[in-house]
Amino acid sequence: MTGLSVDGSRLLGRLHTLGEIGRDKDGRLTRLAASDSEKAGRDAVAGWFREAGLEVAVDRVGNLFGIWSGDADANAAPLMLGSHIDTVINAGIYDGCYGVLAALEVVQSMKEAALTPACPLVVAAFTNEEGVRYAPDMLGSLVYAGGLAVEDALATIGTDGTQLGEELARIGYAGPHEPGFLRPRAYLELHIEQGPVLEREGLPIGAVENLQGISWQRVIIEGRANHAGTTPMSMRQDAGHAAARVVTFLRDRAAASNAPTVATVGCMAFEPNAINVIPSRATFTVDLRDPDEARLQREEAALAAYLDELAVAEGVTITTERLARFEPVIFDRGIVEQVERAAARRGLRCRRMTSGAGHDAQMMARICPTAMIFVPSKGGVSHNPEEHTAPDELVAGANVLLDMVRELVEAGGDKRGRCW
Ligand code: HGY
Ligand code: MN
Ligand code: MN
Repeated sequence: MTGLSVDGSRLLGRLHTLGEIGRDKDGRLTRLAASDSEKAGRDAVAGWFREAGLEVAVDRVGNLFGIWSGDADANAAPLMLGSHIDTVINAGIYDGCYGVLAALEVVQSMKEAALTPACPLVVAAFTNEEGVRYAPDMLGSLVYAGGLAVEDALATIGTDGTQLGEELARIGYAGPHEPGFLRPRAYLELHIEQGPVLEREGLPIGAVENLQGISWQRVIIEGRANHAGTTPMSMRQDAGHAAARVVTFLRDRAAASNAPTVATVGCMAFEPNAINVIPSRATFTVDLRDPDEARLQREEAALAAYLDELAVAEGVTITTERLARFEPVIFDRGIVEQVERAAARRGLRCRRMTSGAGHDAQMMARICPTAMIFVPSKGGVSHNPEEHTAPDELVAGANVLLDMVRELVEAGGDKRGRCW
């Protein structure tokens, strides 16, 4: 393969431009799925797709695609690269966006170098990967992979009471294509690690071989409102206190475990939420994750048992609602080895690793050979405006992706002359 590299300044420029779309008056970046700010982000990305000469396509759940067939048979199974551009609240600029824009940069660089892929190349920006407004997370890629019916996805009601289908139509991204309309021969996702491993070991590239299981629940605790000043402690049915006990139970259990299990309570609300009223209701979310499915199930069972005990001890009623549940995923060994070879060819040290975060790749692995490439996250920080990866590390990751794509799809493909 002749030496070709991406246009690093174009990639970094687009990253920073997209990173400015969706900032509020205080400069906080939030582009929740199907919101006005995400529409603006989608419009920018679709514009860059067109600028690069890619055909733009949108499916019924708003998944956005840039397609380049070159001289290849447009009906041949494509190689798909991508990630997402929706964000969490008060986000950084790299999570997801780096993968979409690096994928575009790879395709555009190949196109500009007049390379002739043996199959179409597709850049994907999947809907609602973060799952902050609509659960579950990775919703767009889950539907694309056949794991959730389109109608059920469109009927999803968000944390703000809106319906996903109506919001996609409102922002003009309720597309005509059936999710899954392009059946990829493989899917590659380049992403920031969002954890501390690569930076701690001084490595520029991670070859992601697996991704941990995710369990999301909503817990509702019903107690009894009462006067904060007149109600003796022994007579309280305090939903707020019961919720606090769950938070410490989860934290202490995960921290005491030698396993990599992680537990997070990210959202909590009290009712009536008044300084002098004992909370009658507490509603909160539980995010449990573990690379081992059996252990994750044990953690879910331990929480359920604790909630049963707590309800009796505190005189409250506790109900739970499943928001998302995905088993751990093992990525394609062949592609993982290819990441390692591509990194080595660029003189970049690399290690195999597990993804602690969820990604669209975990859904695409259901329908085609899939793997991920990680680049370091400064301080291991993500889902935080301080999220950062050094420019040279971002460009290095994009060049590894470029080399992998070329090896997979350049006319003649691999030794056996097939694209994949
Ligand atoms: O929650 C996750 O791991 C991902 O950011 N959606
Ligand atoms: Mn992400
Ligand atoms: Mn994320």
